Amino acid sequence: MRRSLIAANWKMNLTFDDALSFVSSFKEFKFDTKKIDVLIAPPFPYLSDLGKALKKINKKIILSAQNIHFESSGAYTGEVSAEMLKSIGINWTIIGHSERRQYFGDTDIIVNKKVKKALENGLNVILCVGEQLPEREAGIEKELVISQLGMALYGVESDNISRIVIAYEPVWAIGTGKTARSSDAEEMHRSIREYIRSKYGRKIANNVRIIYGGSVKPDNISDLMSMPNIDGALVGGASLKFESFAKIISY
Ligand code: G2H
Repeated sequence: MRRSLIAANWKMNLTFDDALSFVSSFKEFKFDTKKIDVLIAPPFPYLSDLGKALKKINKKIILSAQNIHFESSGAYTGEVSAEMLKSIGINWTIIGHSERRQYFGDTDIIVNKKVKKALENGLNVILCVGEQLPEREAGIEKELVISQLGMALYGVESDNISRIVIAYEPVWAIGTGKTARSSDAEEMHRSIREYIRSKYGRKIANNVRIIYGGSVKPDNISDLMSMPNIDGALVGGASLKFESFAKIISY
């Protein structure tokens, strides 16, 4: 059985005080740690201190970066490397989020370089893929998503797939309040698993976690999680308030 992963992608939101008080709220909050992994991806500057705060309250919450650079070090003003994250004890990063692709020029080739750099450094990756509205309207959403996935995983060996979680995030559903119908999301997740099976074999495909993102809220999470190929959620807007994120974890 695959463990669920409920992940908060805070994007460029919350002050440090907000972030600290959010994390402190986990002190009194119980969830089934045997079945569910909970992850928070805060802005870079908060990672270290939030890690310390979580240690103090003894909660198994994973901390993740929202992005990395594909080089290890050098003259890349404003960027953060996988090595830097490792050096402060961070073992996870999101890669290829549609906002990175849309606003910061993360092409499929760059996403592939980032995935490889993360894996090289022993990081776990939430790899985001998803189609835009015109691609869905043209009925080519599966081809598009599978092609993004194929490019992102180009040259990635099978023994590294266990460190990758795939996040399917249809771009038209991000921050818009429009969620994909759970049946449509399930169909895409099934195609993604089938693709992983064709490339890496049945065992790896059965184990890989595929999570859904795009306007996930307390009132649609259980429907999504009832689908056999949806293993969790990447939550943006609804992860900014502890109460709503807590409801999503307790789906
Ligand atoms: C998609 C998602 C989190 P939201 O970007 O990755 O954000 O839940 O606000 O649509």
